[in-house]
Amino acid sequence: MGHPRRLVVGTAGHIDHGKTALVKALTGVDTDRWEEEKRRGITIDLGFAPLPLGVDLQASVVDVPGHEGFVKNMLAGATGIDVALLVIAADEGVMPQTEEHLAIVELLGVRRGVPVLSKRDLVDDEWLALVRSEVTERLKSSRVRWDPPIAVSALTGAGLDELRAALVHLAGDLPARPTEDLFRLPIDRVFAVAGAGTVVTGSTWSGTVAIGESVRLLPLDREVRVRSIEVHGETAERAVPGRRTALALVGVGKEELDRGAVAVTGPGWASTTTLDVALELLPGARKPLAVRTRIRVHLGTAEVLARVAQVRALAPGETGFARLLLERPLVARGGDRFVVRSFSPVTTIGGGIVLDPFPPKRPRVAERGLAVQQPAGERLARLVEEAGLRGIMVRDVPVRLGILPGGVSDAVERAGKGVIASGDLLVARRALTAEVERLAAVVGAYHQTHPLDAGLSLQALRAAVAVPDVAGPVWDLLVDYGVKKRAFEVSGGGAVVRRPGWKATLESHAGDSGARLVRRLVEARWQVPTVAELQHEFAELAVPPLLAHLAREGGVEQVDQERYASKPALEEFRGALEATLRELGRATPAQLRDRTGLTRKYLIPLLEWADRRGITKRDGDARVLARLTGAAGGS
Ligand SMILES: Nc1nc2c(ncn2[C@@H]2O[C@H](COP(=O)(O)OP(=O)(O)OP(=O)(O)O)[C@@H](O)[C@H]2O)c(=O)[nH]1
Ligand SMILES: [Mg+2]
Repeated sequence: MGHPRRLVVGTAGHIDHGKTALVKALTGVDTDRWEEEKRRGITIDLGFAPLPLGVDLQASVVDVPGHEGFVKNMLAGATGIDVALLVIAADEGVMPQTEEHLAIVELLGVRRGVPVLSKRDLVDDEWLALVRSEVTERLKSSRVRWDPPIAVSALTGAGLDELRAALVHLAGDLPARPTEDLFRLPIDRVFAVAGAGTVVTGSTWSGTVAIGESVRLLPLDREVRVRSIEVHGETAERAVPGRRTALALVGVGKEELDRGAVAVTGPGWASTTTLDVALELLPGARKPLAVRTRIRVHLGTAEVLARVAQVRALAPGETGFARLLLERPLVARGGDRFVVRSFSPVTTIGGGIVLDPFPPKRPRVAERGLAVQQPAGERLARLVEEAGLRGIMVRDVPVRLGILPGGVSDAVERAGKGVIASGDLLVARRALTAEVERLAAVVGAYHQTHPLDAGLSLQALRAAVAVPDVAGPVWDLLVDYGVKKRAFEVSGGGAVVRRPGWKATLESHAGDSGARLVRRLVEARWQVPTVAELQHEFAELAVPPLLAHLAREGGVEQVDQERYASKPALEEFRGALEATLRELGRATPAQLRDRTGLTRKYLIPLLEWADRRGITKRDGDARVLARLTGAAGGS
């Protein structure tokens, strides 16, 4: 390998068992740097030290506290480690926090570990052999692959070379953390440095970021620039996975960030308050986990209170699905491991794996068909199916599923024929087919009620989609799919949707029946029939839309809600009315009835039409010309 391998090593173990002394003996760094730590002789918060293991292997060591009151700090440190050093004092053997830390590294999915029998100088060979077999026996059933125990003394230096050699050997077995991934740095410390601004530190989980680039801080949701990068106190061009990283950031204040925040790059990241998970309750847990149990969720460096929902009560030692309702947002990715502690008393009771960091309201987690060891393609198919017409953006897949960006196209392919990919969008074929069918019916119904229209506007069809405010890409896909399946076609320069082949029938039909109606209205002249009367007469025609169409073409004009008249007949009426009023000044309906020979039934709608058109206006019970100029112009 051309690049140096990197590895984060974390200590674990009971209080006073010699973790910090071991780190100092290995690295030369005293990580108990706080005054209170010095005074009390215990570790309270995380300590960090570089551990060079050769030219091509650099390790970062995270030293954690063993005190049972600071397990939450231990969790923030253990969360990013590749290798655990389980430190067990040879003179005391396995103790309560040995067990708790062991459970934690198991729940966090740490793959490899070395049991370290510390304070070797305090025991004789016989005792050491006893402790060694006790520890070996205890770790046999562990999920972590443990090396054989190594006895060390921080005091004499015994065993340190053996431990270094074991780490070098083990590093060769570990898969490298991918750099071709989205950058993620769960933040464990935030401080201000004069001249550098706000500095955040953590173990980079994945990906890289370089000076001058920007990272997004979540849950704050702010894009900030990386001014400088340090790895164990040395300036670096770029942050890489598996190393302790400090980023100096421009654009955020120290007080705006806390342990638990995350710096990320790339798409798909968002904070969340709901997680669908596979949850495991430790055999040693005192109470079952049931719906509404309040717990502490430790994910990355964050600790968030949550309630358990959608769970079939879990007895100690059992595993099941659950939906976690978080009381504050955190940042999670599919496949993330987390640890659960009871609300009170605070003890580690279990942990789990994130199946979906952004679950839909429905279906319930147990009905979603998600599983821990599920191939990405299968999981993707499920999520796309659930998303229905909304679909899923390809760029969100790496975070949602917890896969490398480079693995997305393979996952899409394996998701099968049920998933249609279009640009950046993935939609379930079933949802598309169903919606296209529904839209075809909408178009058909429109033709029924508007037989003279060329079709439905695209806009109107879009508004008819089952999902409100359907996203542009989904809409485009629906139209393409509908056209491809010949559910409808788009015409009129892309503005109108119609049933394929609709236009031809429409026009011949409209031309013929339209002419009949117009002829009927011309003959009726001022004795304008109602639409209902016409419909009765022309039972075989769809009269209302036909009239609306003729009105648009200009052959007829709408008189009121119930009547359309021939346009020339109306113009003629207008002329007669104006002439009469110019002559008489004002005229009552009775006078006009005499002049026109029309009964009230026909006259009144025409007079009201003339009022609305601004030809006449009321003057008591009579009509006068609306505009005097009209009268003047005539005389
Ligand atoms: N004789 C002897 N004493 C040791 C050795 N390692 C540590 N000690 C002593 O054990 C005590 C605790 O050591 P630490 O290294 O602080 O223990 P720790 O595991 O870091 O403790 P916490 O961080 O508080 O959990 C100190 O007094 C050390 O001097 C060792 O190898 N030999
Ligand atoms: Mg310590």
